[in-house]
Amino acid sequence: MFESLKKKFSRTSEKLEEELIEEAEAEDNLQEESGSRFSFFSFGRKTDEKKEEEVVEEEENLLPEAEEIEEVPEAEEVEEIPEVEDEEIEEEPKEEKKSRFWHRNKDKDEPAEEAEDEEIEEEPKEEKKSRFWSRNKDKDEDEEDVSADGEAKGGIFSFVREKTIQEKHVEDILFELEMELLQGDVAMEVATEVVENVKENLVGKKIKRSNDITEYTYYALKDAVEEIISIPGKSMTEMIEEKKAQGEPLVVMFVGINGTGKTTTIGKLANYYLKKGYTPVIAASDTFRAGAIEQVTYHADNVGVKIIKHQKGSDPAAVAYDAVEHARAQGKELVLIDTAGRMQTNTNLMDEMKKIKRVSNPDLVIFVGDAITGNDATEQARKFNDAIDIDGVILTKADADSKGGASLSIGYVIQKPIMFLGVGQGYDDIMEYDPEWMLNQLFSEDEEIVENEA
Ligand SMILES: Nc1nc2c(ncn2[C@@H]2O[C@H](COP(=O)(O)OP(=O)(O)OP(=O)(O)O)[C@@H](O)[C@H]2O)c(=O)[nH]1
Ligand SMILES: [Mg+2]
Repeated sequence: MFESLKKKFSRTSEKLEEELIEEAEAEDNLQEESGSRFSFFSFGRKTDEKKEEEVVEEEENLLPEAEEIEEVPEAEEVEEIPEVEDEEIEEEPKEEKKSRFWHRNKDKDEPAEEAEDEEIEEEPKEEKKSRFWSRNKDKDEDEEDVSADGEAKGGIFSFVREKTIQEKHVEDILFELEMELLQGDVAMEVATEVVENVKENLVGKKIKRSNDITEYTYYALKDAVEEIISIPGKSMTEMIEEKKAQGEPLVVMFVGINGTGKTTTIGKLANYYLKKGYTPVIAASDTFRAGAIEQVTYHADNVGVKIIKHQKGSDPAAVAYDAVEHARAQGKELVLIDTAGRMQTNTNLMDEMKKIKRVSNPDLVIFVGDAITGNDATEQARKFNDAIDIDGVILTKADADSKGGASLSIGYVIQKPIMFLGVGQGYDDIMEYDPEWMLNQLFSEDEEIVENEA
């Protein structure tokens, strides 16, 4: 579900990271040229593995250097040895071996003893590391705090200087994202809003540590999407309870174009609420299409709920009215009104739909859209909302929708919440929509959890 959308966000996140890392590294190289001993940035890469690699690399550089001194033990080179090492050696008994090593090399004429060489080779890794750090610490006083800070944070290293994210670092990548979202059937205003939010979030942020980059890009995207998909609204269950407290049924009317899954969804919801202990009743208000009354009767029978129906071609508003009266008389909690599919361009049928609404006075008008149709579903929702003022959306066939364009856009475009997702053809294949769940679908790294949750 929504695989392609998920990939777009993760690719963008990676690209942003790469770009920002490159920027930071470029600056870092300059520092190297101007005499800085090593790149803090290169130690701040995400994985500990990487840090280990680099530490070992630097360690290797240390040993040959020492050997060189042994071969050509000129006084000049010996003097290059940082004083701090000798000082530290005096303070720390561990460093004694090194101290002997340096002293030995200071003395040209003294022959090297094998035993001492072995000692040097066996020098414990940790000791080398500590020498490495103290060495670098000593080379650049400015870096001392940064290094100490890095160590305190468990190996996450701070930059020598803060780097500020600028628009030029992110705009090309975000433009690509915008194009990809549009191709992925995301509505124009949603694609623009996501990109603007990400930009606003990132530009001006100061990167102190390399890990900031990963965190910033991840949350910039996630927060932007969260803002888009979090449309406030009550759940249908809450509304049933509220109406029940008033001794009234919750009346829900389902609308949409042909074949989006209205009738199937009504069967699923009847089943869902029956299992929750409520008693739904269905109104067969699609009196227009051949076979529609039989189809909805079939679902009502399968699930085990009452259906109110008239003759084919009769007034659909009258059927809905009767169903509401039935529910009131019988103390049933939920009325589900099936209506005929209609194109938003068919004025007569749109007028008929308005009449059903007027007569049955539903608490909720729900637009049922087919997620696979992407932007078309969003545009239909817009038109139906203009015509009849819908209260919520159910997106069907999400199980077969890899793009996710409608799921991301539809609620934002009409500012009405998605209430359920249809996720298959069985009666149990429906789930209450939860923005948190959607965010996890799009931003969780764990493929398995995502699949299971679906
Ligand atoms: N995969 C999948 N198929 C679905 C889902 N919901 C509905 N369908 C299928 O979509 C087809 C159309 O469903 P209907 O319920 O007849 O659609 P409708 O909106 O009532 O159609 P009209 O009454 O003709 O406007 C059926 O084959 C359903 O099984 C879903 O969530 N997932
Ligand atoms: Mg139908």
